Amino acid sequence: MTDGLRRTGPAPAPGIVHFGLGAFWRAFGALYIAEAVERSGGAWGIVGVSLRSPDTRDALAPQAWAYTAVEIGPEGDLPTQVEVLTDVIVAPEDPEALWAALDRANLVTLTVTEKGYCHVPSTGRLDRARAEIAQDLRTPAHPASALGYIAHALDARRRAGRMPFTVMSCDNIPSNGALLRGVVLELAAEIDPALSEWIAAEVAFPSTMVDRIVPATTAADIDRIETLIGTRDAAPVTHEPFRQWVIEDRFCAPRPDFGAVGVQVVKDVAPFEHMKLRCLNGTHSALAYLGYLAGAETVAEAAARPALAAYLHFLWDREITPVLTAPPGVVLADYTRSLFDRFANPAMHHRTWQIAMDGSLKLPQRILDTIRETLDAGRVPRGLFLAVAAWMQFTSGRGLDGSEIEVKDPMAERLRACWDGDPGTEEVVRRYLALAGVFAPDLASRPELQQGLVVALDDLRRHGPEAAAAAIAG
Ligand code: CS2
Repeated sequence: MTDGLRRTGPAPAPGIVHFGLGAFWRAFGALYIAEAVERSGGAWGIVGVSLRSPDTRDALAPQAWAYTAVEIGPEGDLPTQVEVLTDVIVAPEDPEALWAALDRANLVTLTVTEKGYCHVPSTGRLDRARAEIAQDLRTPAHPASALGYIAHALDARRRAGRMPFTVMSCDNIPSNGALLRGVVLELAAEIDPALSEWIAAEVAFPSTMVDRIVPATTAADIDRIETLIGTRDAAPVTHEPFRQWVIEDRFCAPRPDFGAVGVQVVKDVAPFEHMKLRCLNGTHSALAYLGYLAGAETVAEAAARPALAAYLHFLWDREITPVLTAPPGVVLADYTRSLFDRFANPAMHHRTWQIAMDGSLKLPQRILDTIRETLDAGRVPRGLFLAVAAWMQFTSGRGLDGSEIEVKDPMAERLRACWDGDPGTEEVVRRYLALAGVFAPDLASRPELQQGLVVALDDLRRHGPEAAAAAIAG
């Protein structure tokens, strides 16, 4: 180990169960919580849960759950050894261990990505067609989804006459607490109406805004970090210096000392969520689709293309911030300028393909809400239309040069089928807009949207992403 390696820890006794122990949580929430425990103590060790893959557990077990988080900053790489995980459970392999952890938890957190909420994105309601939900309903004591585990664990606490844990979503979804509460209540109501009533009355589901750019760890990162710290970590994470966590002040059980480490605990998260989802994630997705189609492997590479850089600023200044209310104390123009610097950080290898994933679940809150509000204000958001057109092209499974694209999306088959028979731009757009899970009918039926998407898709296919973006951003 080098002298420069900071260590948190030692790991405290467990008090948190976290669903979805991916790189993001380990570089973000887990690190914040480790620091909060360093400052203020408390039994806030984290039991990580994977609903399927054993990979993270298998990598971390020989390291006693410790791992390295490396900040990729202007002064080089800054490694921290994080010791806050107390166990990692692969739910189907060891459900008893998970029930025991949930039984003693004060806080349950989730980063399960959009898919994990098993909701219909355009309505926010539980998607009963999902196989996991069918299993949760058929055998509530042997669930498949995070929602199913949470509902059954809460039921055990209710039956034992004990207080519940707080359930906190940390995914990039607007009103993520309210959404999670809604789908858990829908599921619980089917299992036992009394459970649903108890959850509605007793359990807190705070909404949160989370922000830190965390690219997937690569084999090259693992080798580089071995050289940096002098020992091999099988599952390190890398992240940018920036981080922001805003949490709604709504808890039904004790919590870590978030305030001690700069987490903002506020009455209303909505303005922060909207700003982040639309300014950061909205343009991240736009840049991912256009950048990928333009042959840019990473976000930084895409942001370095002058036409795409100008397009980003156009989106922020002309289309996104005009329909946004700034959170208290924030100047939107400063916020978006700093976003550009974060995207342009050449030391971060954040693949456009990674961000392009699961677009059918991301587009509504990242881009379509802004489109709706802009149309309502009587303006036409041509820049965002181009982003949606680029998503359509990407999800056709073919680049503009005919090269094959691996599309990862729960709706991948249906998206690709919109192109079946090569029906021409108008028909392609009509088929996409008929996907009610993505485009709410009130939006899909707007003629300005239909026509605008046809023009944008034609321009994209005829002139390519950079020329189409330049024609809009001037
Ligand atoms: C990205 C986010 O992969 C994606 O869709 O837009 O993961 C983004 O990096 C984070 O939300 C930044 O906070």
